[in-house]
Amino acid sequence: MLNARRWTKWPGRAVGELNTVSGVAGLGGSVISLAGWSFTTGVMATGLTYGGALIVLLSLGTALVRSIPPAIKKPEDLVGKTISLAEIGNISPPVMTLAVVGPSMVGKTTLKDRLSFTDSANIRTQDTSAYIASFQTAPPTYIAILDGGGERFSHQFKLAEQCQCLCVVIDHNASDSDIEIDAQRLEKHREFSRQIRQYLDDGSVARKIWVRLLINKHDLWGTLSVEKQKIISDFYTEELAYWRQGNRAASIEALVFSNEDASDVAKFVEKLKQTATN
Ligand SMILES: Nc1nc2c(ncn2[C@@H]2O[C@H](COP(=O)(O)OP(=O)(O)OP(=O)(O)O)[C@@H](O)[C@H]2O)c(=O)[nH]1
Ligand SMILES: [Mg+2]
Repeated sequence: MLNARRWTKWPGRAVGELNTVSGVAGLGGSVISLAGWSFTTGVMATGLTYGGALIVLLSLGTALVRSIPPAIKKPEDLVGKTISLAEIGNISPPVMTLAVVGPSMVGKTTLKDRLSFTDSANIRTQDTSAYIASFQTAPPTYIAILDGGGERFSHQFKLAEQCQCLCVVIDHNASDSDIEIDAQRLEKHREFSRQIRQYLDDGSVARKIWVRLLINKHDLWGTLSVEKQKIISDFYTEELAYWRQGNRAASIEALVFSNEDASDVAKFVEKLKQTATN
């Protein structure tokens, strides 16, 4: 309880807490007190009055305790752990945040696994979370990798909003083995990216350090004929142009990528290290 906490946030948190749950309990207590004053007499009235006052005091106390700011955590104590998005704000010194967004099956969790040397079960991600990893730089640097299920765009928006570096993952096909270009899949990416951009612009979200469009599954679509590969490169060149309109990040690039290619992953890790040390 006496760990390092952001105590300056306590009053604001307490007001919020009082306005909600315990505020309602406090109101209940006041009603009982009032009933004690107004409708009854003698011992019962005294009991109701004190009882009501006690409920108000208890709920005030509960609100004050509940609103104590959470303990501040050191990044080194969280390495290898998965935390909620809300907990990122309790890390001091703050860590760099990378969100990996995109529709379902595009390879977001696989990328998170590659960057963190972990191995998630190959299942659809349901909720949002942040994985804390460290880089062996001098001094060590830390990163929170934000991942969420691609089926819920609302989760993806939240991740895109909260991060400093944004990675938009794109593929040619939802499959992990089909090399052919699925036109409907490209259309899905077009719509997804359009909505993310709109969300970032409408919410006046802070400018990102960088945005990277990762054109994933190159191990598959890279085996297509030159003409077919041009469909992909035309697609991401157009998307890149849309992303570069406005003032969304200091740098916006597209990167041909495969989670199955160790050198692609190593280059991406280098980019992250560079950002974390600057
Ligand atoms: N061939 C190939 N398969 C990949 C690549 N990246 C991911 N996959 C496969 O694509 C499938 C889906 O990957 P996930 O990482 O679970 O996809 P996701 O984007 O996290 O999906 P949701 O959690 O549903 O949003 C898995 O079978 C991965 O092995 C890649 O670069 N190449
Ligand atoms: Mg996933």
